[in-house]
Amino acid sequence: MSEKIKEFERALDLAEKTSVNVSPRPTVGAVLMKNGEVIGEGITDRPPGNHAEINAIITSSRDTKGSTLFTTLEPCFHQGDTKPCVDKIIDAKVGKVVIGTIDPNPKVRGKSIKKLQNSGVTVQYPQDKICKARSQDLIEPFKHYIESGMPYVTAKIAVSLDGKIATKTGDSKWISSEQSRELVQQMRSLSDAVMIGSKTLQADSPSLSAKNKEQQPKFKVVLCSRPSIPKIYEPLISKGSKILVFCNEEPTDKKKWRNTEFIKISTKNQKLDLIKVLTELGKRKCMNLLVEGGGELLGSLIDQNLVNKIHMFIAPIFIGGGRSINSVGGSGIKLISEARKLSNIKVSQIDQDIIVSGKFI
Ligand code: AOF
Ligand code: ZN
Repeated sequence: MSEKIKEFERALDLAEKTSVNVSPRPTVGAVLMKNGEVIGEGITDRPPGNHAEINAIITSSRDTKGSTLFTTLEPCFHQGDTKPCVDKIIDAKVGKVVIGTIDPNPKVRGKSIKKLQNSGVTVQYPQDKICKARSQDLIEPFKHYIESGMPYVTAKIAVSLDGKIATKTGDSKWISSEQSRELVQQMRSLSDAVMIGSKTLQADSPSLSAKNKEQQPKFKVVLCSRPSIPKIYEPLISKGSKILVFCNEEPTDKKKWRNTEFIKISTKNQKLDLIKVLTELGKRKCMNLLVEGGGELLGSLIDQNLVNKIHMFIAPIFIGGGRSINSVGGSGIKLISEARKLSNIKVSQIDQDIIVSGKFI
């Protein structure tokens, strides 16, 4: 393995291993090297903190003149919460910058690369295809969010081996193992919002909270055409999260719902218009949305091609029964040739459960 790949992988590892949600920023990893030695490294802070490259420069143990910066994303060009990284890199007299991928933000998109080159800084890209792919993976939710104005949607489902999420009486506690459920709590910590349908809220009374009290999802989102019973929403009340209810008719007694905002949305085919729901979430700076069911909501999202990634937790149990609840509802398809396909499939095991993860093509 060449030195350059090793240093670039170090920048990727830094960004991939973080357990901090820096949304709506993308997580970036940066490593600064001089004379074969790592002299500084950094990752993106939560807004309004520093960007990764700045953290690498300010932690540098040596004069940065003539050093090489490995960064998973093109440095920023614009003045946002922080000064443009591109200027700080030029001021620090860095000699070479190796960039994993271009920033899709229209305010940047290649502009910093040109500015670096015009200032005499050498710009290179990692030769290794895997390094490039990992850099692109890191910004996938950010790219989707910046290009569509909607959050990147990750769905999580806990199913029995026969594809059910509850029995015919609605009982679902618990299908997946305790360890799987802990993993889901970590996913919530890395999400800006967690969303469910009103039937799931009624049947399961979930809290949708994360275990880490410091890192709760900003929003707990429920889709309900006509919300009418405040008590059902009480399990969702917690510090650090606001409840958003997307509805077609707002309740008249809104004050009875604590810490809740109602957002009126029009319907499409008698269901809340999901593109409008996602656009409203995008406006509230939600970049990562975790959908936790139920089957109808998930089915509608899949029918409309609105799910980006899925994690199926498959438990080694059979529920059976024609009237037990299917993991995915909606309209579905007529022909197998129309089936929605996944790529980047990963299969892992946690306790007794098998997790199948993939991205919708
Ligand atoms: C970098 N390094 O670590 C990240 C970058 O609102 P601001 O000022 O935080 O700017 C956010 C934008 O900066 C974001 O939309 C993306 O284009 C870029 N992210 N850039 O140089 C970083 N996270
Ligand atoms: Zn920056």
